[in-house]
Amino acid sequence: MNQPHRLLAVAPEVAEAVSAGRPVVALESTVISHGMPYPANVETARELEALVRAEGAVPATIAVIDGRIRIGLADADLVRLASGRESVRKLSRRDLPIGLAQGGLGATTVAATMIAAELAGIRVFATGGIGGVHRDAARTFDISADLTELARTPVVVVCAGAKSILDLGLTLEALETRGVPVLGYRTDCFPAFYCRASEFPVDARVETPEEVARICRMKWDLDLGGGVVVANPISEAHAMDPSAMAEVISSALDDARKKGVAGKALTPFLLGRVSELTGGRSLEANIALIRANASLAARIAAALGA
Ligand code: PSU
Ligand code: MN
Repeated sequence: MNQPHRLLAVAPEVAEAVSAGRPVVALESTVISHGMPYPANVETARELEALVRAEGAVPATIAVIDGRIRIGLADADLVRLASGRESVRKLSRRDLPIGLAQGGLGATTVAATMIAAELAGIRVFATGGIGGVHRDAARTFDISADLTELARTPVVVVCAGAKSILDLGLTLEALETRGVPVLGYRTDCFPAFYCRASEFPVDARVETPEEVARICRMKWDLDLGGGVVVANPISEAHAMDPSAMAEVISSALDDARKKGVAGKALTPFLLGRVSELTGGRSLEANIALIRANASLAARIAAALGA
């Protein structure tokens, strides 16, 4: 990598690993600030970093703090993002310049984390679920900027699919239109976050991190640009019952409609309602799947370096 961008503040450990070509895994912060309650969120953020290290990679949690994009955070930063004591903006591509210019704390979504990872020379990113096409997008036009980012920014995003608060079929159609390969890690169908399966097939099943790395290299060698989605289903042990989840999700969607929640507030609202309605169960599942994604991402990062 050349000179880091002046708006980036890269932790020395991350900068050294990137310039030496050692594996690095980016981690997002919206899931910490807006996706999980305190203190499970900060505990999970710490665990993800430890899991990435256990696989021999360097973790780089990303957030906007006091006018800089920070790549690799200190424990005190994780606490600030998690505790709820300070207000934390949710920053997607649209919001990044505002969050940087106006200061304070900003949590980066999948889209904004991809942008920051690319600026820092990081090619692999682990999260829980990606944003997508909302169920009544035909009326609301609510399609996550994550999909547009996947079309343009060359980062591999390891996730557990997407929550069925979204329209998974339309989300996959939108990814196809944008030229984003969706790989199923040891699965033939796109996982639905809490549940291992959906009715929708992935573009290819892959069995190993090396296979993922080969496909990514082909895409980038062809200058196709853009990202790759690796969909890693939640473990059998933590997966939730699909019909129970369908009820919970439809009730969360009803609540959002009644309250008129829209725009960037919708995803955090739905995530919060789903976790209230399932008690601790969904939080446990969420933690389990994101942990598995962090480990897999570290192995993909190693394979990409090899
Ligand atoms: N889906 C989840 N958990 C999350 C998110 C999505 O299951 O935490 C977060 C991610 O940061 C994602 C963002 O990038 O929500 C998408 O928000 P929107 O739909 O407003 O683009
Ligand atoms: Mn939206």
